Amino acid sequence: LEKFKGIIPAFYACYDDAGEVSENRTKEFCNYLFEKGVKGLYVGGSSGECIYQNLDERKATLKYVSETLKGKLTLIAHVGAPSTRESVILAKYAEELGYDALSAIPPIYFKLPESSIDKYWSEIIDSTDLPFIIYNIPQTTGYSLSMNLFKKMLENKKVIGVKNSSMPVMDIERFKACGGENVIVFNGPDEQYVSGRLIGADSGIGGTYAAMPELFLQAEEFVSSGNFTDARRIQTDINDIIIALCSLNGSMYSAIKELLKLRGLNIGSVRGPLEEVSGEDLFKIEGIKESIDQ
Ligand code: HMN
Repeated sequence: LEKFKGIIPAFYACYDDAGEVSENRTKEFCNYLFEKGVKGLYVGGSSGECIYQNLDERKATLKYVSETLKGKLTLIAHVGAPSTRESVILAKYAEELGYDALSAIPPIYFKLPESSIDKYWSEIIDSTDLPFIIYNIPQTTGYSLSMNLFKKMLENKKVIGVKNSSMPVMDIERFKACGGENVIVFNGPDEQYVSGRLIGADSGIGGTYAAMPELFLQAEEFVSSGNFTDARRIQTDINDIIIALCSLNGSMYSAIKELLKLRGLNIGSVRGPLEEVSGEDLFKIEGIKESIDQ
């Protein structure tokens, strides 16, 4: 399980200037993150705008990433989709491409009973030989993973962990206490990376890591060497930046993509209904860039 421990950025959707998924830009983004020294990538999750892409686009992204980084970084494919059928298609494709693990949110839109969530995840898991990481993100899916279902899912040895994006850090402690050493708990909320690690997270997957990989890598170094004063200082720097990115007049992902352009990487913009940052707020991103570079 060591290959899943470290800083694992959630990969962003990469578009060309017409808003189509771009092979070149996806591969450039892969190389950019590889050079920064991250451990792996979480491809096609919230940050990958999975909900706004069709099956072919999601497959294309999975393919470009594996073509660039297979064997170099740990690759996790998020395959959650509106129907079980589509999720299974993506899961099988990710296996063919050589991904290291699968992950999925619970079913979206309908409020389904836990039995349906169990069945949904289990059908995805049964469709391949890959390990599986549960994705708990109640603020977007409306479902909060219960201890009961967590325990039940862990009976399947292919389930190796949970990416927990719920806000109470205690949830991380509870999942770790229940799963023990053979289960990986990934910290989800980037604003609580340091506290998540201290209370039991083994690793982290986050939507803002790729905007400032240097800071998360540094925070992880301080946490793992037991230097909590400096870890906390970096967390404060990170949070100031996240709050600044979220206070602009467009979506956070648009702000991050504009920031990446200033950092020398163009992966296009976001897809509607996510809004683009515009006007004066674009200038504010220059200030954010400077605070990362410091
Ligand atoms: C993903 O692509 O699935 C992201 O990693 C999700 C991740 O947990 C993010 N949560 C949400 O978007 C709700 C966080 O990294 C989040 O972007 C960050 O904490 C800033 O608020």
